[in-house]
Amino acid sequence: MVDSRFSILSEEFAAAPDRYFAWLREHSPVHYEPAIDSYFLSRYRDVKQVLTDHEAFTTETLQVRAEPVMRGPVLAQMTGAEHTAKRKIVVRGFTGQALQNQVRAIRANATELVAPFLPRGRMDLVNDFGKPFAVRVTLEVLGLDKKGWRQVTDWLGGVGEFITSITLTDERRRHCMDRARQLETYLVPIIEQRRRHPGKDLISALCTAEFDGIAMSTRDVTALIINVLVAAVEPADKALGLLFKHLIDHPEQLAQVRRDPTLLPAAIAETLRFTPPVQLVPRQAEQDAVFAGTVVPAGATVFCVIGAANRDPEAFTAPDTFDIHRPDLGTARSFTAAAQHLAFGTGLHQCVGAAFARAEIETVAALLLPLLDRVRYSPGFRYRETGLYTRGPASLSLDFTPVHERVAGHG
Ligand code: 2IO
Repeated sequence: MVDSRFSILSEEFAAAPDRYFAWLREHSPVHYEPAIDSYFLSRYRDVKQVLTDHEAFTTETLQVRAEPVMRGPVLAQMTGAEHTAKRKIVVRGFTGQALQNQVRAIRANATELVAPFLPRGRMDLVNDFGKPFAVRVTLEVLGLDKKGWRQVTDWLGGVGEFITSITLTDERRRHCMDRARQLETYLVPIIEQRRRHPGKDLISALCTAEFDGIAMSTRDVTALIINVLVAAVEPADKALGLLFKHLIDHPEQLAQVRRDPTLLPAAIAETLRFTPPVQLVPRQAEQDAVFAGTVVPAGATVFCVIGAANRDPEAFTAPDTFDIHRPDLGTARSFTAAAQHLAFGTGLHQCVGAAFARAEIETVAALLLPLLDRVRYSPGFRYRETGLYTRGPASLSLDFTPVHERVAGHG
């Protein structure tokens, strides 16, 4: 039984949030945390309502939670005609022909990064592969120099920490702001140069695109590039690691995906439902609102607990079971506005990178699965997850048949 003084900020919750999801939904569906004066909603219908009703629950909280490190207003903060026009510009940069080209960059980077590990038969999927992969692909997609990926990783660490921390000391806050300013100083001259001499890359496209007479300023583009960098990097290694963890833990489903790679989108969608890499989505209540008989006062910060909503038995049958064949997920819809799971949020501000995320994880998994023959946890490996806001495996050390041995064996 969970104590009524239970806190989402406690070490117990951080160790295994999913153990508390049922209790939260049933006994504290509007969970107030006095230390941060915020409300946590965990029921599927309440979370869905908050994200859908963008006038009653605004994204104004991003002014303090994101804008300082984004160095400008992000898309998710905008509303009305400005939001519609700029969202179209961004969507165009991550779908259709642009996405086709991005898939080529995804495949090339994955092939290059996995190569040195194949003869060894061991790789940490999160730290050896996922993290450097996500940064390098994103830099390439943006037309930025991949050679600087370690530097960019360091700057992004500060930006990510600022956005995903529930509380920050003054010292950490200064550190994050410092990294964000350095990233801005690196980006602004590049953006100004592309504005003068546009190329075929995404930054040039963002600088020159226009909808209904609305275009992006350099400050908009800077914030958007930092937003794209952190949003494409922070959850990517987590989604990939979680997909492999669930498949390794469910060998019969892994065998099915190996036999029939067209099941991969279902496996990815179920991974996102079961363990969404982005666990919290913040909003601000515009007026008093009542959920499950509890008042959320006007002006309050509300956190949607995506992981708990995605495991609500009112939304999914046997929600605590990982099942790529579940009929109530609707794989085809899972990466669109009609998604049943809430891993990409929902409503007006639903993730603009959902199609990119799907293409990225699907391409990489389809490439890795045949290379990682007999994939399993390395001996002595202990699985551990970290993070409250974004959450995923701290590492995922995998053993597989070394590639030279396999070739010799077959020859
Ligand atoms: C600053 C948490 C990394 C996003 C926000 C507007 C970021 C926005 C998200 C995800 C992942 C981040 N929110 N992506 O939850 O762009």
